[in-house]
Amino acid sequence: MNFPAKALSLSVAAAVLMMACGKEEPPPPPPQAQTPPPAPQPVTVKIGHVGPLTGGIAHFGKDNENGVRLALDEANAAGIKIGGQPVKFEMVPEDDQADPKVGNTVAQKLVDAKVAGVVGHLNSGTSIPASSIYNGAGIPMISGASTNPALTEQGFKGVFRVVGRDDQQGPAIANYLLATAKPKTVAVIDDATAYGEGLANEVEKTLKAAGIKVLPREKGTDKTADWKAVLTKIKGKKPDAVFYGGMDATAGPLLKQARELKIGAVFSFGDGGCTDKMAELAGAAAEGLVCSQAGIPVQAAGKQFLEGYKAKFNMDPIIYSPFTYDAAKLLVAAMQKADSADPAKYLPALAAIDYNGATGNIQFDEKGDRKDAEMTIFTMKEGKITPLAIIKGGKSLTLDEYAALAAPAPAAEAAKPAEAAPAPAAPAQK
Ligand code: ABU
Repeated sequence: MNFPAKALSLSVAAAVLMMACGKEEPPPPPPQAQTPPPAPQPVTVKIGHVGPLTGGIAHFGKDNENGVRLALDEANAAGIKIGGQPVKFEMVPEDDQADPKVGNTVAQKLVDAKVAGVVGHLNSGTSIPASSIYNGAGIPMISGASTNPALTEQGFKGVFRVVGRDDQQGPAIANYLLATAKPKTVAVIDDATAYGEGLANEVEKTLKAAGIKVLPREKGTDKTADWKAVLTKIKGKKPDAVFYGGMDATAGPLLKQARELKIGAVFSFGDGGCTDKMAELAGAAAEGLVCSQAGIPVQAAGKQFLEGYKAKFNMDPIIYSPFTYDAAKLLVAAMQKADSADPAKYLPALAAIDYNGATGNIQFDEKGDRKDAEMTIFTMKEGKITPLAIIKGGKSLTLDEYAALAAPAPAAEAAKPAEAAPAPAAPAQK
């Protein structure tokens, strides 16, 4: 081997040896972008909603459900955290068919599904029995529509309503009748439900206290379609006014058939018969009816709610959806305040809440009733339920006067706690 060839083979051998001894480092890998830690998965908090979604008053139930859906969608968009964890609110809808037995069955279903709170029920006749089931399970419920006083007279700490009561609504509509129609004789009819009969009793009590003759009570059911026998009986007694306690599905045919029988009395209803649907059900006969709502009129609800509802559902709210919207937001606000979705932990925050919602300021009294609930009197004008007077703190206001009063004072708004909702519709009524 000549010298250069020998040198080459030596250097190759040395390189092989060095590599074998691991002395030559491989080139470092290219720098890699760091993968962020996975985002925490939101914790699901279930909120039940119950109302009649089938049957003659399904339009009320759907409206109420829409209110809750809108509220929870807004809460989810806000990216709320509870206990340091992101939360996703999920509505669990149930149909109680306005039937107390079905109401109890679906209430137990919601308890078994471990909902953290319930908005509902709609009918007093379902809310009252179902409230025992929620109370037994320690789950708060807030009704956005049930007005029979018995709901909050049971001593249940977790039962609330965001509308007024029929022992406020009954005197309000009866006193309006007394002041305007000045009747001497009044016929009172009810649909034999907890709501219809209870409200009719309150109206009758007020009329009798004013010395008005009230005819013996006439009754139907929440399914009555043919009122002719009842109306024929009443016609012979020539009442100046008629009050019916029931929902629009039965109030519409009652009014239509009364006019067909040429009964000229003033017809009046409570909140259940106080919807635009009356014009659809009774036609021209609905014009001029008077009716009441145990809360503000839907037209006076907060702008955010009204615009959000229209945008989401492509229709206007009917009557109670601003109240169920607020009820759902109250549950969320109380959970935020308590920093827990555990009913036992957030219930005290709910009971003590001071919240500016779509229906004004909401605080509860010791029974779970809304403090200072408004009452509204309406008439049917050109096919639309039109507010005549909003009774607030003992004063009668027009819709415009109420709206002016409801414009929040900036200083008062700034002083509101962080739990308060966006853009309130009404100032605190203290
Ligand atoms: N407030 C009228 C409809 C609901 C109820 O039964 O109370």
